[in-house]
Amino acid sequence: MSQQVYPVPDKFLKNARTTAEDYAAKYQQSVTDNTQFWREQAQSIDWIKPFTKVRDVSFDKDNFHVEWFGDGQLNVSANCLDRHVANHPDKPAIIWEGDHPYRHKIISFRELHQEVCRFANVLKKQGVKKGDRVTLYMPMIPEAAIAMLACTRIGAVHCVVFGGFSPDSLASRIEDSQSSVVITANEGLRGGKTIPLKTNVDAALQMPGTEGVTSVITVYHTEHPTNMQQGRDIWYHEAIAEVNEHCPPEPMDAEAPLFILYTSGSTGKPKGVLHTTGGYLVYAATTFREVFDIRDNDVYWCTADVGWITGHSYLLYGPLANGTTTLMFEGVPQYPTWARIGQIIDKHDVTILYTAPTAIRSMMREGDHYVRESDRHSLRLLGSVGEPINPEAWSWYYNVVGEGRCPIVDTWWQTETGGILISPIPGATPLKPGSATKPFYGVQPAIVDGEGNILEGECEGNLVLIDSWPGQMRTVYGDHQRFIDTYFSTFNGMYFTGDGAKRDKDGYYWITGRVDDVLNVSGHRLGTAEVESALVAHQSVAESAVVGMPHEIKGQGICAYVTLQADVEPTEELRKELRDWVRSEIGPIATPDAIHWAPALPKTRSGKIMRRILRKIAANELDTLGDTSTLADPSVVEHLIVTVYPER
Ligand code: 6R9
Repeated sequence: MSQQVYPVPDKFLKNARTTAEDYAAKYQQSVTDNTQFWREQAQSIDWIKPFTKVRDVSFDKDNFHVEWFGDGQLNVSANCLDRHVANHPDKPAIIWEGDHPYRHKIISFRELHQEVCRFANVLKKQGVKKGDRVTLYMPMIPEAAIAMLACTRIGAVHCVVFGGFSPDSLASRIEDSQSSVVITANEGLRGGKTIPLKTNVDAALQMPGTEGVTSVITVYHTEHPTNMQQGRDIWYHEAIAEVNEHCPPEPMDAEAPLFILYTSGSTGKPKGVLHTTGGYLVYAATTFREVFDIRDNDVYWCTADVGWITGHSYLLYGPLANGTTTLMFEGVPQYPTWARIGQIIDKHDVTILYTAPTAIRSMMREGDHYVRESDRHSLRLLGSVGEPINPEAWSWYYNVVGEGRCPIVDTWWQTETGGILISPIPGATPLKPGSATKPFYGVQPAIVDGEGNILEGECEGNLVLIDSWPGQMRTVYGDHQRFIDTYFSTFNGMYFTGDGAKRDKDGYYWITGRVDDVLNVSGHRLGTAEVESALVAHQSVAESAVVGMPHEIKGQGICAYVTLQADVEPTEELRKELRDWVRSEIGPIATPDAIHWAPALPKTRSGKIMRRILRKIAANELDTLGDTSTLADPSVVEHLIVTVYPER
C-alpha cells in the first residue's frame, strides 16, 4: 500500500463543486437518512407516475426483498432523450469515432431520438413486446446504443453479448435469456481487422436451444457480403426506412426488468444479472454526475465496450440521462499507432477520460512519446475501472496523461452493483495511488472476517455491503435461488462482493482482488470453472485446473494445468491446439497464457484440487507453497514443479 497522498490539484479545486467537508457531511446524511437522500436524488429523473415509497429492503436470506421507488413509473429512453431534445436538441449526444481515424460521426439528441423511435418501431413490427428479451451482438457503433435505447423505449429487455464471445457462448446466452430477436452487424472492425459477427450469429443459431429466435436484424457496417436467411434475416437500414419516427415511450414500473447482462461467477455457467428500471437509472445517473463532476459542456469518453456493464452504466445510460455528450470509440488504443488515444482527445476536445488499468499499462509500456504527441489541454478528469490499478500505472496516468492537473477517480464496482460503489469524489477526496478511497453516498461497505464478524478500523478481510443501494441487481435471470445463494448466504444479512479489501487508518479502501475462483484478465471477468470445462471438453484432456497468474499488462493471466488422457503424448502442437480450442469455445479473452502438462493434480484426501498450491507454482513462488500436509499424495507437487520448471 503506497501511503503517498495526492491533494486535489489546485486548478481542479478552484472550480470544485464538492469540498472535503461537503462530502463528509453529505455522506453522513445519506446513510443516516438513506430514504430522504435517495428521494432527493430521484428528482433528477422524470417520472411518468411519481413514486410514493422510496425503499423496501431486507437482506435477510430468509425474507429477502429489494424494491426501490416501487410504485413509480418511468421510461429510460425518455429520460435519456426526450427531455434533452426539449432543452438542447442540437447538442451532440454521441460522438462516434470509427476504427479508421478518418471516420467519425456526430449525432445530436434530436437525431438520436428519431433513430431510437424508428428502431423501436422496427422491433414492434418484429413482434417484440414489453418484457420480451432481445440479444445484441454488436460492434461499437451508434446502432448498438440505438438498439439498447429502442428496447427500453418499448419495455423490451436487452441482453448485450460482447462481440468477442464465440458462437457457443452467444448461443448459451440466447438460450438462457430466451431471446426472440438478435441484433448484429455483418462485421465488426477493430484495429483494421474484421470480426465475423453475422457468421457467428448464424453458427450460434444452428445450436440447440436457440430455436426461439425468429428474426435477426443486421447492420450493414462493412463492405462485405453476408448470407441472409429468407424469412429470418433483415437489414437494419431497410427496416428503419419502412417505419415512422413516432413512438411514444412505454410507461414502465420502477421494478420492471431493464436488462440482463451475463457475467462469470466462481462456478459453472455465467449468470444472467438482472437490473430493473427505476433504481438502476437513478443510481447510474447520480453516480455519473457526482463521480465525474459533470458540467454541461463536458465531452466524456468511456473506452469500455457496450458488452460490459461499464458500457451500459457509464458509456450510455449515466451520460445520456444527464444530457452529457458521450464519445464512443470503435477501435483499439494501438491503431493506427499508440498515439491514437491522445489524438482522439485532441480531435474532440475530450474533458473526461474513463479507462481501464490494462489499457494504461499497455500505453505506458510503449513509452511517453506517443502520449506527448497530443496536447490534451481539454482534459480535466481521469477515471479508472475494472481491476486494481498498480501505483506505477496510476502515477504514469496522473503525471503523463493528466500532466498532474487531473484527479483520478479509481472507481470500484461490479456488474452486479449496477454502478460505482467506492470512488473518490473529485475535488473532495485526496488521492492515494491504488486506493478506490471512500464509499459513494448512501453506500455502506464493511470488511468482515471468515465468520462474518464486522471488523473495525484498520483491517483486512472480505468486502461486503451491509445495506442496499438503488442500482443493485435484483436476481439471476431464471434462478432466484442462485442469486440468494451466491450473494446473501455467505454472510447472513450482507451482500458479499467476492472481493477482498483492506481499510487503512484514514478509512480508505484498498481492493485486493477476488477471493473466489473468478479471474480478472485485462479487466474482464472469467470463471476458472468456465475455462476448465472448455478444456475437458477436448478429447485429449482428462482433467484440468485453471488459476490466475501475475501478468504485466493484463493484471492477471490464465494458467491452465492439464492432465492428458493416458494414450496422448504432450506436444507443442497439442498445446497450441488447446489454446485455440479454448479460444473458439469461449472467445479470445479466455485464451490461456500458459498451459502446463500435469502428470496429476494436487488434491486433498477428499479429492478437492488445491488451487492455492497451483497459484503459487504458476507465480513461481515455490518457497512459499504453504501447508502441503493435507495433500493425498505430496509427490504430485514435486512432479509438477519439475514439469513446469525443468531447468530449476
Ligand atoms: C465494473 C466492473 C467486477 C470486479 C470486481 C473487482 C474488479 C472493478 C475495480 C476492481 C479494484 C477497481 N474491479 N473495479 N478492483 N479496483 N477500481 O469492472 O465490473 O466486470 O463485473 O468486474 O472487477 O474484482 O469484483 P465487472
